[in-house]
Amino acid sequence: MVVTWIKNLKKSLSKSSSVIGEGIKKIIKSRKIDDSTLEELENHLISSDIGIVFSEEIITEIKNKKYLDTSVEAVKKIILNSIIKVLKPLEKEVLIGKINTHPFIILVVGVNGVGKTATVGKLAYKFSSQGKKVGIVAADTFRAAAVEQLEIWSKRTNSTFFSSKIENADPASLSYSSYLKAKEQKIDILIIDTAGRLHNKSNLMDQLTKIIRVLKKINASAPDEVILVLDGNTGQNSIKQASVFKEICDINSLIISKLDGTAKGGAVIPIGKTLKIPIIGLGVGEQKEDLVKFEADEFARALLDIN
Ligand SMILES: Nc1nc2c(ncn2[C@@H]2O[C@H](COP(=O)(O)OP(=O)(O)OP(=O)(O)O)[C@@H](O)[C@H]2O)c(=O)[nH]1
Ligand SMILES: [Mg+2]
Repeated sequence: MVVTWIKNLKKSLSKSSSVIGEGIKKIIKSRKIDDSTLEELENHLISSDIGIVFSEEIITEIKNKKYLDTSVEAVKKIILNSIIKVLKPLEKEVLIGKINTHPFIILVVGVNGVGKTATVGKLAYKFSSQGKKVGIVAADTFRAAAVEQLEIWSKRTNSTFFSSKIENADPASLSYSSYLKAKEQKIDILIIDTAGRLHNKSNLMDQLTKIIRVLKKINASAPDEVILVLDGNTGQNSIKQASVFKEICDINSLIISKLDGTAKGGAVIPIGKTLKIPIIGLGVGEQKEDLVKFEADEFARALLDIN
């Protein structure tokens, strides 16, 4: 199982890793490391989306080693260790079993199109394959298509589906009634999918605030997890999105989606370094299995194409 997700991650990040890894190889190989080589390396790192500040730090680190070992492997190892140092403290697992709230409530938030609904589906699959009883709530009541999309995920993942029969129903009252029903039905984990776009930003934020407020009427510590989904391809913009959401809810985890099929895997580093919010998973495709656990070591190795 472990081997499978590592393979998955490597395959998904193969575009990024070949761009980053090959570039390093080309720059370093058969040249002595001097200032101009380092400048070229720094430019390459910056263009690999790992962030300007971090690229500078890596170059300083290489300089500090006084160019003792100038092989491609040695340079990659320095970069590897620098990435691990940034990302290791951000590893996180959702500890459902250890928390005594029934059901465990997960609220999934993010701007439109980042992959919230797919992430809800992938999480539902992950937990139901662990033998948990999972419920998912279609609190994106703004669009009928969003409700249908989540219903498909509920069938695919064998989870109980909670939705409103009324068009444009109030997402907060739906969340509230779903929470009570889930309690009655002894559901272990209830995952709430939310809207990414409303008429305007303040409507969206008011709606989230209201959902959280009504959940707290049932249990003051709810929701147990607020997961912000970010699209790995949106770079700096992700950081702006996070600060908007942080103003109104206690985001306690990130999932970074769509890391497959693009060369933007490096973007996880500036996101992690700037936001310092724990990362629980990476989205690497559109299927139910395509959520991999976030492990700093494996991620950094996959990114740099190191075995
Ligand atoms: N390749 C790839 N596609 C993804 C991933 N996650 C989501 N998608 C796709 O991205 C598109 C948008 O995903 P949704 O889950 O609908 O995004 P959303 O945030 O719920 O969007 P709204 O409800 O409109 O706010 C869909 O076509 C998904 O299948 C991923 O990790 N990799
Ligand atoms: Mg959605």
